[in-house]
Amino acid sequence: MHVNRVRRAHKRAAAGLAACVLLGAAMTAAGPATAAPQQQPQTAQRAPGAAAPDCSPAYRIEQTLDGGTTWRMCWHYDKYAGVTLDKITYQPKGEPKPIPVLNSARLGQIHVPYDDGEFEYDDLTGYGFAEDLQTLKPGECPGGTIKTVKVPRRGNVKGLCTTTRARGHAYRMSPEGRPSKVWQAQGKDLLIYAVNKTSWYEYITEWRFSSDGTIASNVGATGSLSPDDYDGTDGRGWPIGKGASDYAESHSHNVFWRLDFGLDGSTQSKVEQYDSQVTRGSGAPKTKTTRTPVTQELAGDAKGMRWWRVVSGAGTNKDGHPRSYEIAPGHTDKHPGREYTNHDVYFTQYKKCEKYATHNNVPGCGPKSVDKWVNGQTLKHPITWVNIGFHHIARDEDQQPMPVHWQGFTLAPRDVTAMNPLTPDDLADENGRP
Ligand SMILES: [Cu+2]
Repeated sequence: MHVNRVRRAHKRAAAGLAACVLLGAAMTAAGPATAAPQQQPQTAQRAPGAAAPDCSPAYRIEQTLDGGTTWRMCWHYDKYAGVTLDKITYQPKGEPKPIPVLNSARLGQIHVPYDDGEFEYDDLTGYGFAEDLQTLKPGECPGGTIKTVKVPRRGNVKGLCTTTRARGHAYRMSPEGRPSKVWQAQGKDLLIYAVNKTSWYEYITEWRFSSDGTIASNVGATGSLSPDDYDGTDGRGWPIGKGASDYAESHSHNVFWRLDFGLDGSTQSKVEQYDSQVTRGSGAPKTKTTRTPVTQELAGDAKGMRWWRVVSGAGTNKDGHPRSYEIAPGHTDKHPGREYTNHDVYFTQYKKCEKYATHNNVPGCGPKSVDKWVNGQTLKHPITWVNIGFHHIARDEDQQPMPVHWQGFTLAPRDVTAMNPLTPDDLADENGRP
């Protein structure tokens, strides 16, 4: 369990931070590609000044990756949510200007209910998640730069790593009849991460920006199990000591993210849901995909062959298709214990004071959780909330330190560019029917 802060100061675990590992980063594949989106032929518009993020150099991140793709953004540190990325733009080779993607992206809450019902925490607004930002040693940010973060009530902490990491093949293609010819590229990602300690746990919050336009965020839970909570002998724990001893209480980590899209410099995005229905008949199975515009606030439930996308209200790619980003949630253990954890994605109309998905601590803002903010408003400036849960039943291997467990989601570009942004020059004319 989480112990109180004073006690925690005395009992702080000495667990070293496990090296940031790649395992399990949820690079979920995109959904069905055969749906027919509504065309919105519009002229591309961009917010003035989008090319140069208006933040000082200390708060600016800019990285050019393989294929000439450049990501640019600003960052700041929210006193509850921690690292917040702002004004995120994407400029692949061949785009004359940076394409604005997100106004802001950050965590929205980490909700931790214990299986025996004794404890329930909201780590961001109820437990000082942001305050205990960890100092990163140079070896924890290989090849990168560790930025200094002004942490409220703490002062300066060298705690924000920006670096790059190889991700393997970006693509591979050997043309029919010419097996000796291979087009292939090795991709690279921009990685941005920080570690926040919450009692015995340490959370690594990672953002990943790929040369092909993909964005992913994952939270990795590591640190230690709480030894104060080895009392789960009521069938709700798992023995991690010798024989039948030290039953670590099971619990969940329900992580929320808050995404404010600003595609093509406009907040007036549209939201769409796609569902594919498979029917069996006498022949081969058939599949039909339907598109449902989400015009009002929605508490959405993920299921097979369902996905959502946020569509630009202001711009199209060079094929005349509206730009969009598809939300691809990673694996989740949806927790039905609270209404706010009972749905996988929320789209709410922007309201300045609706900042944290649960335990929203802004005075005078009405109901305190995201499920209640879904009340029928028309979506003019949608805010996307993604909820990914992990039911943690401890195992012997969780000692010591606990191996990192990742949970998160991917944002896949859909028609942001007219072709693969990494297309080699030889293939640049292969857009549509040859
Ligand atoms: Cu856990």
